[in-house]
Amino acid sequence: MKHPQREERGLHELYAEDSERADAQLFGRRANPVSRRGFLKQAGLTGITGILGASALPWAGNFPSGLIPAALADSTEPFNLKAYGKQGLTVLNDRPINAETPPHLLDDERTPSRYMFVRNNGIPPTLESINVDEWTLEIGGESCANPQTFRIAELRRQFKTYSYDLQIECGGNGRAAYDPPAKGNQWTTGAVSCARWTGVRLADVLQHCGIKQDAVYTAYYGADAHLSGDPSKQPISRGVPMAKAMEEESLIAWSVNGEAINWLNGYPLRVVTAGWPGSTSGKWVTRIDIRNQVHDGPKMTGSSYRVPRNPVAPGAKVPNEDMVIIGSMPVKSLITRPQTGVEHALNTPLEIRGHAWAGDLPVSTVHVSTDFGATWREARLKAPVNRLAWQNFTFSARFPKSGYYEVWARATDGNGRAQPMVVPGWNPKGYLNNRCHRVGVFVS
Ligand SMILES: Nc1nc2c(c(=O)[nH]1)N[C@H]1C(S)=C(S)[C@@H](COP(=O)(O)O)O[C@H]1N2
Ligand SMILES: [Mo]
Repeated sequence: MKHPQREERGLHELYAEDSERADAQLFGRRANPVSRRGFLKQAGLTGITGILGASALPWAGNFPSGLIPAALADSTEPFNLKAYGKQGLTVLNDRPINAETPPHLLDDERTPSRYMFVRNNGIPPTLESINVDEWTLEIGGESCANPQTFRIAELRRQFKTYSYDLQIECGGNGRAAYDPPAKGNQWTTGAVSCARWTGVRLADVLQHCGIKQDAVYTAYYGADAHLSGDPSKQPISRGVPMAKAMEEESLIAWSVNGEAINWLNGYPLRVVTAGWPGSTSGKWVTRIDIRNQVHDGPKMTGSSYRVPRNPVAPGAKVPNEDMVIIGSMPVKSLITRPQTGVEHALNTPLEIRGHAWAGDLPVSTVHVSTDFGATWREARLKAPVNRLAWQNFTFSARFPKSGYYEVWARATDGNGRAQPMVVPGWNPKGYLNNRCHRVGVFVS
């Protein structure tokens, strides 16, 4: 049975609310696009227990259609992500679950699991079905000399453990700003995280299993199910070129920030290949292949995670052969303090805080403007904890008189390339929007 394309239909309906969109454009934030009313319309009765995180709805037969359950009426989250250890995220889609993090909840140097965004392409394996002790990772593929299977405990025993702070950003982060709009989750700024991941090096494990001369690419396979329910299909299976896989920071991880990985972020085992589209970091990973060709799994081909080789006009149809796979992500920054719309007292400096990252590259500088880009001053920028970690910046802003201001931040990468102030080159799937982030400040 085929499911309707909920993702696409849902978003077009929900985006009808123009006032919300204007608000989003002004302040870079958005009212929750999945209104409780709209969500319940779609979810139906059977979905309600799921949303509530309740085991059953005993009087389901009496439940008036369209009524918002009181337990949800006061909640800002239409989907009970709290039940899964998440807090304060903006839900973009309920099937599959997709949720982003508001900027102010990304203020921590290391993103706590509860604030880590969720980008699912399919249905995760149920928590009950996951047994950490029994979980196996198979290494194989055409270019693997000695295919082998490991339990997590065996990975820990046989290989050296490493921990790195690693930033993961979805290739579609910022998609909501493209015009004409691109289909898919309408991420604004919150599909990014940076946390301390612990695991073994992908390189060590692959080398142990023998990398043949003709190796080109890796391929991950996860335990999540295709939305259609068809067990012969995977929702996503991607990988990276061998050179990226062999980097010191490319991990097969079982822990984040010293804890087990949140179920929605890939518990009990995931790949982390930071600096590249988040889609290369496979969750619930059960198999990694060493391939003798560029991997051709779902979401590797066609227009998925690809952009036009050369710039195209907005709305253009681009033939697949003119699209190239996205590698290292572009330079970007996010202001995490203050929250947009903040009221600030005149004559006191306002501390601005945020993070900047640049795919495989370091960030060299961050500049801040409080006069709509007329003048820029350099922010204090910390060195990364390690390669592929985001870098914190701080800035002390002063305002000459009362009124409305905007704080704009602009990062420059190690190659001298800076973020654009406006949305960069349109592309069919709405990837790689690295325009500057800005927040509104009312000074009085
Ligand atoms: N097995 C599996 N791995 C996956 C995905 C998925 O749907 N299934 N989504 C990918 C995408 S598109 C992104 S952006 C990241 C998101 O990681 P997170 O949900 O832990 O933040 O996981 C990637 N790994
Ligand atoms: Mo993604």
